[in-house]
This record gives sequence, structure tokens and C-alpha cells, in this order.
Amino acid sequence: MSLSAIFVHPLGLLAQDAFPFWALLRSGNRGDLINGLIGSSAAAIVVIGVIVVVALLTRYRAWRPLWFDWLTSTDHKRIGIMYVVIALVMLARAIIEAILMRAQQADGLGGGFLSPDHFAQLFSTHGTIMIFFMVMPFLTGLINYAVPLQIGARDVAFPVLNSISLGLTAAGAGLVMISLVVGEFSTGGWFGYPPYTEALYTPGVGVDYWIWALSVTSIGTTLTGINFAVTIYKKRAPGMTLYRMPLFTWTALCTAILMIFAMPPLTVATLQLALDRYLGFHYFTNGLGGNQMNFANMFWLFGHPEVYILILPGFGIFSEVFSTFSGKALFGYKSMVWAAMSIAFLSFLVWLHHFFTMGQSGHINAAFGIASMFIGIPTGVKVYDWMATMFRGRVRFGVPMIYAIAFLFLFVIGGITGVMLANPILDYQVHNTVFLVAHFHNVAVPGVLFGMLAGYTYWFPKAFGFRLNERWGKISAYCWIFGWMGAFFPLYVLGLMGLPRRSVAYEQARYVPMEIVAFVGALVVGAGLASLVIQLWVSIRQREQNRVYVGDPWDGRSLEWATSAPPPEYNFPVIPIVNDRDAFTAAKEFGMGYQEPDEYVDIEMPKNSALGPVFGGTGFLLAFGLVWHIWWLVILAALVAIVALIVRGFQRETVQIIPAEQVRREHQRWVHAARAAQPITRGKEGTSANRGRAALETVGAPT
Ligand code: HEM
Ligand SMILES: [Cu+2]
Repeated sequence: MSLSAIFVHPLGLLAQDAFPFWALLRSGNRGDLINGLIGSSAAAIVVIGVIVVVALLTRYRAWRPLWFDWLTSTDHKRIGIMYVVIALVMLARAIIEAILMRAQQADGLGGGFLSPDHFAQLFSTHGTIMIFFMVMPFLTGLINYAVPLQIGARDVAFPVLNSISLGLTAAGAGLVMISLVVGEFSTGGWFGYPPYTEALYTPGVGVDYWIWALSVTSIGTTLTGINFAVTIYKKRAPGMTLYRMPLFTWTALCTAILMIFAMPPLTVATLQLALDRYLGFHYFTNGLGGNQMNFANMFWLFGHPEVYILILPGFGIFSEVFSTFSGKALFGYKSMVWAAMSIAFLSFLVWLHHFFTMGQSGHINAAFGIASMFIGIPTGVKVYDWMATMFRGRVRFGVPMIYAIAFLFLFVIGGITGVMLANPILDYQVHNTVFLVAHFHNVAVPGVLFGMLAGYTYWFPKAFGFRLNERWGKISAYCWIFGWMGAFFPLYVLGLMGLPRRSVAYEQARYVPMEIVAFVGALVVGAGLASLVIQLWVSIRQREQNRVYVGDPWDGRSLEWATSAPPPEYNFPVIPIVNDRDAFTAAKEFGMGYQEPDEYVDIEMPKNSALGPVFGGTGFLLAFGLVWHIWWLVILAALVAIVALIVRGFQRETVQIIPAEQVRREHQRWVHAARAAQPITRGKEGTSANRGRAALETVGAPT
């Protein structure tokens, strides 16, 4: 490329038309007007949101703490919380889009109010966001927060890398958000199949936004996988053998391994697609030796393990919740571990069930169909173990447990429909109908999203030192659960009736009643989202009466409950020694829950680093430049990132020392408060008397 090409068009392809607002002003007919209005309002929400955040930060003089306490922090707990914040913002957007899609289809007999292009952008952003920018950050955030605490570590293995991963995820999410304001998003679905997404058939910047958002995040996620795996292998407290790790840590390990092996095929596939689009390569176009099936294979070689990346941490959270809220050790611990590991392994052997109908031989379909059905076996083992955990336990119906029980019922239905789809003969019948949409939401929402929300409720008091409001939590949970049923059970019926997925409109009046039920269901889901926001608001206002500074509000069993809420930066004043599964329960039973050690020593912790936010910022600008062909911006951003890396290489002081005296003071203050706190029985758990000190109860019954 010549220099002039770089500098002649300083803004690349970026022009007035890129703003939905202009399109709105220039358009004539009513349809364009509605679509333009919706698009412009979405853009306005993003812009106003940014302005409000900037104004609030300025008003409360929060820029300095934002930078020093949060953005540059290498503390796994803060990084985890920032991941969850990103996830919740993106969840709100993707749910609103889902409601809009359901509204369109309810009104879809012969038309509806959205243009096909607009509808296609909606399902593409909804799917992309839910998978990559909602669930992935959510589970990464929860793992980041809880796992080092569960294994008795001070931090993850590579704290600065952790912050870089967060930066890259934020860059990808930012890219999806800015596509609302400038330009458009892909219309090619969350999987972006060529040849449709090739430049010849879909010019414009939408697909490029999709490509770069995914590339940036998938690199971050691969790094996260490495970080978590090394952390779990290397940083466990003395005595914590693999078979003493809490189940959530186990599933985090499986997920980390899946991330390491599954993300690279995606990164490579999207980069190859970029080469096709930008430089006229022919990886995925017929002619000159290309073949779109290469993309399908690579995408699903990532895509199928991905769904287990999403769901395994959910399984882990439910395992913790079933055990804690039944007051019993998890039933069948080892079978749970082996089931999770088998699922992770099998997940690499089934990708082809995503294109049963694309013309490979019957033998291949049969092999992949049978392999897919095998996954039902370890999953079934887990379901029985969860049920047996509750059996004769002291079951309490707190909010996390409500999600867990709803999950158990709904997930079994989703699993059965999955086994149905794994049969190629049946799949031919319902392929590409909304039956499939019903199936995967039947596993993704109860299994993944409910798991994340249960984890959010479960660990929130640990992270912030006060419990979330129970009443609003229950309202929210019931709205999610029953709204979900209303929104998705009709889709099974519609699928069997033959309604294709991703239909902007249809011609058969018999679809309408079920579509309306589904729309009402989606509205109830929206109410669940709203209640979640209200819950947070109410809880922050009532935080004084719900404080649980002692840190163990639910009578927890694993080590994260053995420290104050919120925990100190260094997690544990003295690294705990583990002799048992359910280490904290064992300690409490021996009366060793709140002890002072004989001596305190200095603690070495990583210092803050600007590398994470710098990589986030430059990653975002680099990707933005690539989308709009603003080449000088691409080069500049890459240079800044490289320089930042070199500067970091010369930095000598990367750790700070927390003096023993300070550790002693903080710990003693907490131990005294903990001993003075009134032990709370499980019956009073939900009252404001709960300060996070659990009374010893003989739990469960002899088995
Ligand atoms: C309860 C809240 C949700 C509702 C109401 C909802 C609704 C929808 C709708 C209406 C579609 C379009 C289906 C079609 O075009 O026929 C869709 C597609 C999709 N959803 Fe959801 N969804 C929800 C939650 C989720 C979650 C939690 C995930 C992922 C973990 C997810 C992932 C997807 C994906 C991957 C697609 C496919 C997009 C495509 O076809 O390209 N959704 N959803
Ligand atoms: Cu699959």
C-alpha cells in the first residue's frame, strides 16, 4: 500500500451516511422511518449512556479512583467484578433486542414493522453478544473472582495478563456497542457463514465489525484460559489436592482447557475470512480452491466446545449452590468431576452435528449423531448427583436455590430435545426451524444464564460485604423462569409446525397465537431484567442493614467463605492449610473457623499496571481502524501497544510489599468482629441479624 493511500482519506470509509441519524433524515417512506427511529434511539442510548457515565465520574471526582483502584488494578477480585459489569450491560442490550425480535415476529404475519436488514442485524448482535460479550465475560468474571479464593491463593498466576485479557474483552464489547452509533453490524448471524459474509455478497462494514470484535476477544479468552489453567495447577494452597478442589474450581479448570483448545480455531477462521474480505484470498469462496465447508468445520470445531465453555461453569455454580443450600457435602463428588471432564472431552468429537443436512454421508452423520448422544450420559450422572445432594438435606429456598431447582427441571427438557436433535433423521425434519432455537435456549438460559445469575447472587455478599435484597431477587428469578417458559415453549410447537428460524415475516396465520404467547413471555423476561436492576438499587440503599462483614452468610463450605467480606487485597492473611474436601466446613466443625496465626509475615503482591487498559484502548482503535480502513490509525495503535509492551519490559518494580504489621492489624480487627458476631442459624439467614457468622448446625441426616 502506498503512503498516499494511507493519508489521502484520513477517515477511510467513514462518511456521513454511517450515522443512522442521517439515514433517518434523508429517508422518505414510513418503513424506513420506523427502522431509522429505532436505530437512532439505540445509538442515542449508547451516546447518552457514555455522557452520563462521564458526567457522574466528573461530578463525584471518581476519575482517579477509577484509574488507580480499578482500570489498572491487577487484583483478580476487581478484574472479576469489572468483567461482570461488562456482562450485565451487554445482557441488558441483548435482552432488549430479543424482545424487539419477538415483537417483530408477533406482528410478522405478512410484514411486521422491522426491515429484513434490521431484523438480521438484531439476531446477529443478539447471538454474538449473548455468547461472546455476555456469558463469556460473566463466567470469566465469576471464575476470576471466586477461584483464587476457593483454592486459597493470593491471586491468579499472571495478574497483568489477566488485566490485558479484560482490556481485550472490553475492546470487543466496545466495538459491538459503537457499531450502533457508526455504521451497521453484520447480518450474517453469530456464526457468520461464508459465502454470505464474503465481500462480494455482503459489502459494507457490518461483517468487519463482527470479525474484529470476535478476533480481539477470542485472543483475550485464549489468554484467560492459559491463566486459569496455570492458576489452578500451580497456585493451590498446601494440602489442596485435585480431589479436594471445590466443584466450581473443577469446572473452571475444564472450561480453561476448553478455552485453550477451542478458541484458536475461531481466531484463525475469522482471520482467514478477513483475508478473504480485505485482500481477495479465497479460503472460503468456491473457485481457486476455496471451500465454505472449511469455515463450517473450523467454526464448529470451536463452536461446539464453546457451548460447554459456557455451561460447565454453570454446572459448577449449581453444584456449590445445591451443596451449600442443602447443608450437605456434594453427593458423588468424584463422579461429578469425571462427568465434567468427560463432557469436556466429548465436546470436541461432535461438532459435525451442526451441519447434518449439508450433504456428508449417512455414515458420518450416524457417527456424529451417536457421539453427540453420549454426552447425555455424564450429564445424566450430574443430574442424579444434584438430586441426591438435596435428598435429606436441610434445603433452604434462597434465590440461588430457586434458580438451581428451576434449572434442574428445565435443563432436563432441554437435554432431551438435544438428544432428539442428535438424531440426524429427526434433525432433517426440524432443521433450521425455531425448534432448534427453542432447544438451545432451553439449555443456554436455564443452564448458563440462570447459573450466572445464581452465582451473582451467591457471591455478591462476598464481593461487596452486603447481601442482595431477597424479595426483589425472588421476583426477578420468577420473572426469568416463567417468562422463559412463556417465551420458548411455544417455539417448540412453532418449530414442529415448520416456522423457519430467523424469519422476519411469514404468511401463515396459524403461527400468530403462539408468536403472541412468546412475545408476552419475552416481556416477562424483560420484567425480570428490570427487577434485577431494581434489586441492585434497593440493595445498595439498604446495605447497612444487610452487612455481612464476617463473610459467611450462607454457611459456606469452601475457602472463599473463610475470609472477610469484602476480602482484603491479599485474600488470606495466612495461606490456609487444607486437609479435607469442604475445607471451611471442616474448620468450622473443629472450631477453627476464626483463628489468629502465631505470626504474620510480609506479603508480596503485584503492583498496578497500565498495560491492560492500554491494550484495551489500542485494541479497540486498531480494530476500529481496520473496520473503516483508517490505516494510519491501525499503524498508530499497533505502535503504541508495542511501545507500551517494551516500556513494561524495562520496569523493575512490579511488586509491592504489604507489611506484616498492617496484615496483623487488619486480620485481628476482623477476627474480633467475627467472634463477637452472633452466630446465625439457617432459619434466620435471610434476616438482618445475619452478619455473616454461621451457627454450627448438625446438618442433613445420616446417610
Ligand atoms: C431469556 C432471554 C432470551 C430471549 C427472549 C432470546 C430470544 C431470541 C430470539 C427471538 C432469537 C432469534 C431467533 C430467530 O431468529 O428465529 C434468538 C437467537 C439467538 N439467541 Fe437468544 N434469547 C435469550 C437469551 C439468550 C442467551 C442466554 C443466549 C446465549 C447464551 C442466547 C443466544 C442466542 C443465539 C446464539 C441466537 C442465534 C442467533 C442467530 O440465529 O444467528 N440467547 N434469541
Ligand atoms: Cu454442538
